[in-house]
Amino acid sequence: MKLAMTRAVSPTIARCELTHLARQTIDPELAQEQHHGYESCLTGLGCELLRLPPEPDLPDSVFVEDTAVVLDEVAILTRPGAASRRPEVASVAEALRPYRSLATIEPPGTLDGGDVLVLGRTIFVGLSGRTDARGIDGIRQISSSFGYEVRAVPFSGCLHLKSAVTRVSEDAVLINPGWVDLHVFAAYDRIEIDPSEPFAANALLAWGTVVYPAAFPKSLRRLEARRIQCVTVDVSELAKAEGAVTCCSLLLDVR
Ligand code: CIR
Repeated sequence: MKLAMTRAVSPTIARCELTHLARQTIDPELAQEQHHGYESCLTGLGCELLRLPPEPDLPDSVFVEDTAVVLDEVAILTRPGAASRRPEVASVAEALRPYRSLATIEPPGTLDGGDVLVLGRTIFVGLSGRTDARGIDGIRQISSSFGYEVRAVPFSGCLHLKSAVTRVSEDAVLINPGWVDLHVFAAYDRIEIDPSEPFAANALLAWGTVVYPAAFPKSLRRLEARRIQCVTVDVSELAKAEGAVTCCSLLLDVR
C-alpha cells in the first residue's frame, strides 16, 4: 500500500516561521483549498491518505515533511531547528508507529526533514539554519546500520536543501545551481531550473509522477522535455509561508 501523511492547514498559518521571504498576507481558507487540491492530486496517484490530527495552534504544522524522515527500514523523528515547530513531532510519531520502528534525533542536535534528500543509499543532508552538525551526526548514526551513507551539503539562499534540489526520476535531480553546488550531484542527471524561477527546484516525486507547482511553467517545460511525467498543483498561498510541494506530505510504502 502507498500512504501519504498530510495535515490540515492551521488557521494560524499567518504566524508561520519565515526566513528568506517577507511576510505577506496569507488567506488560511485559500491555503486550505489549495491543500485539498494537493491531497486530491496524491490520491489521484493511487495512494491512501492518512490525515494527521489537526494542530490549530501550531502555525507551520501543515509542513509535515520537516518532522520525520521515513526510510524503508526506520522512521527518524526529527528535532526541528525552529523551537516553535518541535511540538509538531509527537503526533507524527504516533501516526508512524504502526508502520515503522522509530528513532529520534536527540538534543541538542537539530534537523528538519526538508534538509534531507534520500537518493538510494546516499542521504544528502543540508547544513542549514535549521539542521546542524549534531543533527547530521544523529541521522548518520541511525541510518548507517542500515547501509546508508550520509553526506553533509552546504548551500545558501534558501531555507532547506530541498528548496534547492529534489529528485525527479530514478536517476535525475532538479536543481537550482545558484543555491547548491551542481558537482555534489555529479552522479545524477542534473536538470537545471529556469533561472527566472529560483524557487522551482522543489518537486515531489510520488511513485513515478512528479507533483509540481503550477507557478513554474518554464522549469516544468524542462522536465517535460526530459519525458518526466508531471502533474501540477496550485500551492501559491502555501508558498507565502515558505513551503512547497515536498513539505506537505510524508510518503511511505507499507507492506
Ligand atoms: C518554516 O519556516 O519552517 C515554514 N514556514 C516552512 C517550512 C517548509 N518546509 C519545507 O520546505 N520542508
